[in-house]
Amino acid sequence: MQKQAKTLKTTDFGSKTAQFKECILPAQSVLILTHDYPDPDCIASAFGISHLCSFWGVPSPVISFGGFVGRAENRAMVRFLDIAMVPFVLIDVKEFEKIILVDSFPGKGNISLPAPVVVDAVIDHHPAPPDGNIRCFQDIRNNIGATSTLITKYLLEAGCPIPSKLATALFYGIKTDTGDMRRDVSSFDLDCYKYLFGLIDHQLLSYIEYPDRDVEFFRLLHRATQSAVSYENLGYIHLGSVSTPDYVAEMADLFHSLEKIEWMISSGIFRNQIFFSIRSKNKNTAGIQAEQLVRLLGGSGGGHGRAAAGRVQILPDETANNKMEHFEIVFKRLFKIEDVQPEKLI
Ligand SMILES: [Mn+2]
Repeated sequence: MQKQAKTLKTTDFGSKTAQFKECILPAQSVLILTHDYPDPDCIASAFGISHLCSFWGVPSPVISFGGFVGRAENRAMVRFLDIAMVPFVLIDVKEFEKIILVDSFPGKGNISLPAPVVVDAVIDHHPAPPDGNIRCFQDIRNNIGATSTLITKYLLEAGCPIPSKLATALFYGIKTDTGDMRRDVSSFDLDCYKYLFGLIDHQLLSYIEYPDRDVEFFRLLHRATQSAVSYENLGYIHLGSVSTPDYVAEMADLFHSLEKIEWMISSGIFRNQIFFSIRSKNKNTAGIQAEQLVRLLGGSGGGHGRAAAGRVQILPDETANNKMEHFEIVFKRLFKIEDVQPEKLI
């Protein structure tokens, strides 16, 4: 049965758009940052804000992120929708008058911006207010399913035309962050999803949703299948070393569809860190569990009710194996399955 979309009373998008404009203009150089290893929602949000800034007369806004785009769908999105992005290592933040952060907030541990650099504006939908320093604008609504929804509202309020490729990006951002309108969704997400559907390039969307995959994907799928175990209704896969942390989230989504599984946890090691993802079908505490996990293990993480993620640092005096053992002990304690024997899932 489809869950009733949450109805929100907040309809202050007009005043928020005006405040945002006042914060940014009359800048001549704008840097738009997403979180590291960007997902479709933050890529689309940055693309939308870049378009809005251009519409307001800012010459050539720059989109940047730490890490890289790993998942095949996301690489196809960037390629087919012509989204220009610059790796953060090539950016000199001093060259920009304004810095805008989308789909994350300062101090969260998943952006590459050094802590002393103050962000001018933040637009996000993750829980918990920011304790980071924000100079002139923030719009953080944890009851909305995707930052792309907020950006769509801003574009509409500003009277800014939404070209087909941008509409396709925003639509895909909303679609993926809400699991196709299945999780953490509000009525605003549904409204924007329907509105954008009329503007998107359906053929390009199809190229993005069904991309060509490299052989590494199938190697990881095999490894995930071999490692999959269940502790009652909690499934767990460990991918070992991965070439991109995106695989951890991707395999979590895929294996979470297994019947009779309520929770799915996946982990993988990338550059001396354990990346993990948590998915839930019916519980609303994935983000809380991720926060507790990193509090106990050291690292950063969080997320939404049904989808969350984090990373745990492997310190110089620790081995990856020891840290993984510790990781497993801690998540079993959190989910109260210490005494449950694992069963092979597949
Ligand atoms: Mn998001």
